[in-house]
Amino acid sequence: MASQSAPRPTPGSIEHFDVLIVGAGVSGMYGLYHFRQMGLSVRVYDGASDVGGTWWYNRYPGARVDGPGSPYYCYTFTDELMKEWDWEETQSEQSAVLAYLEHFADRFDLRRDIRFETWVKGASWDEATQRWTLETSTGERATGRYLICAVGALSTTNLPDIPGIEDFAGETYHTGSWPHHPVSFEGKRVAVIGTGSSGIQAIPEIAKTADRVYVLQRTAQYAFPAGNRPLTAEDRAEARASWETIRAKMYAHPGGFPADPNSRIAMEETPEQRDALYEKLWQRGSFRFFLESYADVAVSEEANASMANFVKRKIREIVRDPKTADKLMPNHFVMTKRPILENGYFEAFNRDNVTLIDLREDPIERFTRTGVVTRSGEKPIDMLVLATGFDAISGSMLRLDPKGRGGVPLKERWKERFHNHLGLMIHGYPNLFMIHGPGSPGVFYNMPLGAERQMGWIGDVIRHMQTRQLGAIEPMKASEDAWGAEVSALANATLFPRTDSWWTGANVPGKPRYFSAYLGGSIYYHRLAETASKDYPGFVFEPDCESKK
Ligand code: NA7
Repeated sequence: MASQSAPRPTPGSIEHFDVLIVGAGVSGMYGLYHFRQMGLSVRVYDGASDVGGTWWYNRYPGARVDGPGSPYYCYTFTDELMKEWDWEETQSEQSAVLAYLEHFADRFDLRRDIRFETWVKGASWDEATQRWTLETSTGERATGRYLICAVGALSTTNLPDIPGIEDFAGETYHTGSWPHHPVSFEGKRVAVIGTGSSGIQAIPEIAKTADRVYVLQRTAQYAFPAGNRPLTAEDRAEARASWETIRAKMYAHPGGFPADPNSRIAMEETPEQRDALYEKLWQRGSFRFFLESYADVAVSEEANASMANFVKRKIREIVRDPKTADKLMPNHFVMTKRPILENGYFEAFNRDNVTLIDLREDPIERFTRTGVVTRSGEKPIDMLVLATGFDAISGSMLRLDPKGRGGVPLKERWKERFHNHLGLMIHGYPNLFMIHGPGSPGVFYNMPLGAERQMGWIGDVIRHMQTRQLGAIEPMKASEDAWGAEVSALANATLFPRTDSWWTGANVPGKPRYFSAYLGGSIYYHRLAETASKDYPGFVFEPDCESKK
């Protein structure tokens, strides 16, 4: 596929574009389509050898889309994609999501403007020309008036710092950068570190053929039945027939889901009513558990306990060994870590070849060439699977580390907090836009739809600037402060900041600790529209340097 990508320039040359995009995942691909439609010249860079971003990298066994599921984890800008693409299951596996994205690339001939296998190593703003310059791993360079960072909210892997880990001589894989060659677990002793979405999806699959699986659990998790099922011809016909209504619902819903906003209050119902509802939703599975249960679970401790206790009872019912079930009991507020859907995770602990190690009582001391040593002794292993997550939301922006006005690196600007306005722009970094970055609904929103809506806003900014001969836009410092206060006020009204999670940055040592996603749901998009309709209050513009000459 990479052969279809943008041809390489002659060595040492520099190319010039209207828009530069870093990342050819769900967001960057849509950005390319959108800005191209506006008549702009666009170049996209990606380190991978083809499109897909997250879906190109996360090939671990059991990887599936959750959230809105298929077919609603999708682009909505054209009816054609909905009409011509047949999803097989409600929670399609990674290869099917990737196939959809490849189809999008083929359908709109995207690859000719994407340079694959090219890491962007540096990005710097030039005040005189009002342009960004990108330096890449292949030595080629490009400038652009606008820089779109579609770098992924969950793409910079988090690797644990455990003594001796580099000495382990067996196979080692991180779920977020899974190899493209087939990985066999047949007859192997496998240690899995991490029980977030990735670990919980992978463990039952690995256990099917491995000789032994050691699940090294730092935090016990709530997980809900995925309820994955094949989509029938009738399902597909119905989704297509009511697509207009469904799309309107997605736009109106706080998370971009095809559902009505939840209004039931748990504490207004009896315990029996609550349990009956939880049971019904548990049997059906999917994110509907959150969408169709109660609106106050993330804000009321009592409501939260009602759901948490229900799930704990379910875990005890499924897991036969009471000691193992004890270790699997979560002790944080339910939903305050990223909700997880599972396909046989708790059942896996009923297999003879799966051993749960609770790291809180039996911590990892070190790795050797042939095994992992916990306080209780050494476990010989052939393979280590790191399902240890990501430096989420802000990590990939910091890895890119653009240099803004005065050459200030973002790492310096974001030392204490990920300052930004509207989750899109940063003071001191003109014409740079983030997709799904800190301060945006990002990871709390249906990602393809969120990308479309943010890219749409950026396109409007560009049009506004073009028609007025403006060369640079950036938010005022005061707007950033006000936006940051709003992000924190919304979060602090919920239980979310009271749990350690990747949402709060707690999973990465040294990372600023605060809840950085915008929890206002669809209010966010009203705020974006309002800002555009009022000609961008809170931002300052500079005239185009060309028009000053
Ligand atoms: P997560 O949700 O961040 O999970 C990572 C897991 O790894 C989690 O259980 C962590 O425990 C654990 N972890 C991380 N570092 C360590 C160390 N040093 N020692 C032991 N355990 C550790 O990442 P995922 O990839 O599962 O999910 C991200 C996805 O969420 C994303 O791809 C979307 O699909 C949804 P902790 O809970 O921090 O104690």
